[in-house]
Amino acid sequence: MTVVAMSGGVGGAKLVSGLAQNLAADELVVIANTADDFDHLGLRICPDLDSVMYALAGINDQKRGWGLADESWQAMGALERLGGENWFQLGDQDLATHILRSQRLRNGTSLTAVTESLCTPLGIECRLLPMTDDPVATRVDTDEGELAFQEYFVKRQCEPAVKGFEFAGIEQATANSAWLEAMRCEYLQALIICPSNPYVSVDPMLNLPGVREAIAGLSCPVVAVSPIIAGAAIKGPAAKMMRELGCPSSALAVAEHYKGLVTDFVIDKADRQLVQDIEALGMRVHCCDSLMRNAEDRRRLAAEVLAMCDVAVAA
Ligand code: FO1
Repeated sequence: MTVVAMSGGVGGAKLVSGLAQNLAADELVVIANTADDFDHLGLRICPDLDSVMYALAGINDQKRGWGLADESWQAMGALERLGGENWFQLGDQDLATHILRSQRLRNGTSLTAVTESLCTPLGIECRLLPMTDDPVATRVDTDEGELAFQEYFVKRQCEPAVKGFEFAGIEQATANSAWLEAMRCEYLQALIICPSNPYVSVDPMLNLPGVREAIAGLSCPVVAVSPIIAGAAIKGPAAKMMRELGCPSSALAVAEHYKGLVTDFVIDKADRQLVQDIEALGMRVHCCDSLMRNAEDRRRLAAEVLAMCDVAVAA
């Protein structure tokens, strides 16, 4: 039996850690968005892969949402003293991840193999795969011109109004072969789209050549969990982006975004008045407490999502 989960960073990583609590390691394959990745200070940074990796290892900073718990920032302080760029904060322990990843990539190792080599010592037993080993970079079209994703997201704190997105390199990129293989597996029981930003975290994964077709061919449930609750994003700029793109920031608009792709859609009970409208899009709707405040919430929501797909979970 296999469950495939597609995730961005913070919100997605929470559900992924709940799924890992409910499934045996060989039952879970996690795909992370890599279109946020960039080169900074000579290092390759993969924010979503790392958010998921640290969450699976139980060493993520839960309050900040990214990076490691119990982090120190000595290297950043020293960098600043020397006049280096400090708008993108890299913690002392986190730096070890980027240094090793960059070294291994430079030696010709694929991002898939590098990720595995970082996960194993952290005790992560399920498979965590980058969506592709090829470079894909989100470019944000804003009212102030085009910005690289981290420049928009971190340096400019999502302040410029968004007009659209481009995923540079996506047409030439090849979706991770182990992901496509997992989707062809006769024992695939569910494909879960985690509560991640539909535009900048999930769309890059969906837009890789062959992915939408592979999902359309699945006979198992394809479930998306709304990252929008009562019109607001749990974390991050999804709601602001939706408004700037001219669609209401609601779970209904997220469901419309996934129309024709998903069979099941999970919304919070605060949005239960949207059930009929979402069902009219041709999907089953599940209403539950979808806010993940702590480990128990993450385990419970993941168990509910798996139960919707008739996946038996570990007791
Ligand atoms: N997000 C911030 O808002 N500020 C930062 O300085 C920052 C540093 C950072 C370092 C490593 C890493 O893996 C993630 C980091 N993030 C930071 C988060 C990240 O850039 C975004 O949350 C994602 O790209 C959006 O999914």
